[in-house]
Amino acid sequence: MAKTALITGITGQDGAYLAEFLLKKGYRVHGLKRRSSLFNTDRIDHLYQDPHEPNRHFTLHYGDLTDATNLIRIVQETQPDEIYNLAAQSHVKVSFDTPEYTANADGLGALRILEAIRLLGLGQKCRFYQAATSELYGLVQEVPQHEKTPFYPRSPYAVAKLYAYWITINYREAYNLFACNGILFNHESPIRGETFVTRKITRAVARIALGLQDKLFLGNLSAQRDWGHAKDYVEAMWLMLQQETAEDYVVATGITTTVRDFVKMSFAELGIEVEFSGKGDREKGVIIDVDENRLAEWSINPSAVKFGQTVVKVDPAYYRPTEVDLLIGDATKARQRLGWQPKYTLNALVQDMIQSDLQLMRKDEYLKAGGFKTLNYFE
Ligand code: NDP
Ligand code: GDR
Repeated sequence: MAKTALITGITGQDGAYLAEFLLKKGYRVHGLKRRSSLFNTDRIDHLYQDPHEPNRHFTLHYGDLTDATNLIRIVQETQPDEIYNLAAQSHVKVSFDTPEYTANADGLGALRILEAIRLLGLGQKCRFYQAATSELYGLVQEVPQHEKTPFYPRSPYAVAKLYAYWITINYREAYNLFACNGILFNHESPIRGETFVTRKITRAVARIALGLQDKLFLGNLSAQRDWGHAKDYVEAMWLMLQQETAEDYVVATGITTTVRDFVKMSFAELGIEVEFSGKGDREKGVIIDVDENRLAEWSINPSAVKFGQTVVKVDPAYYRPTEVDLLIGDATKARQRLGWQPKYTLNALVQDMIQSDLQLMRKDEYLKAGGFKTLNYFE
């Protein structure tokens, strides 16, 4: 019998990769999507199946984590063997602007699903995965961070996720639910949301190389993150729900990199060397070398990139009221118990993202050549 999974946040980065992964494993996949005034299913359109097909494996349902009755109905209708709660207002900086909504969706949202499982009497059948986060560690207490490192959340997002983390554990202990927290460190991909820093960088680097944009504005260049590839991380989510007992796991690469170095690596991928100078708000990144052979390999006309050109500047508007300076994860438990290993190195991740964004931005190149306006992505 094929298993049935319900994924909240299926239209997001992880939801899309997880849906693809589970469909390949033969699951019937149900996903929760929000009503939007524009289509919001770009990332999963390739998985779409006509609702008139008799033997569908992929079905979307309108819903929202802030609407308990709707969640109960969907869980009842779909009778899932596994629920992956990936939906969230997931942007840390935005959570300072929308703290109450973030608490509602990211904190209480998890409770609403756990309650649905309990009220519908699905506790013995349905396993639950909660998308916990390395943001819980916040202000550095210890490095590398592991399952027993104390938490010190530093944003409304992280505080909301802390509630979700503990309510997942509480329902596991109180009602014997199979409920796990995956404490995932940052993971990125070509379909990462455009306002997260890695994707903001790879899009801008591609646009600068194609002459569509002249510089990129960023916030804290010294923040350090443990960046992995989302494709590797969705496998870990699934593995957690296949174990004999429900436990919480850190998922990370164990390597940390500054935002500044991620910028350098992204430009270097195309053969452009960038050096940073100056301090604080005055720091900037300037092109100090261009490898024309490398540019040619990517079919890029070298005229758009010039020695001495300032391509990165700091805009304090992107600073956060409280920052998380350093994340580096110790995934020993996931390696030993789940047999999980990341397949992508950071270099391979950068290459994947740059390649994809370059291809995407070529569309804008054609539009510009045709006299059409293109959007400027400074967000
Ligand atoms: P995304 O921002 O790409 O996706 C979030 C998803 O949640 C989208 O499908 C979004 O819908 C949906 N969503 C947002 N609010 C609601 C709501 N109120 N009701 C229903 N759906 C909602 O996030 P990621 O895929 O990157 O992350 C997945 C999860 O993992 C999130 O919970 C995130 O906090 C967590 N996480 C992510 C990490 C990462 O590095 N990516 C690391 C650790 C944890 P729509 O498309 O309509 O906006
Ligand atoms: P993060 O990811 O906050 O770690 O949360 P993000 O990519 O937004 O920021 C990473 C670091 O880069 C610094 N930064 C900038 N960030 C953004 N977005 N834009 C900028 O211009 C910029 N300049 C510097 C930030 O200050 C920060 O230090 C992500 C999300 O996916 C969460 O949902 C998830 O829980 C955590 O990762 C783990």
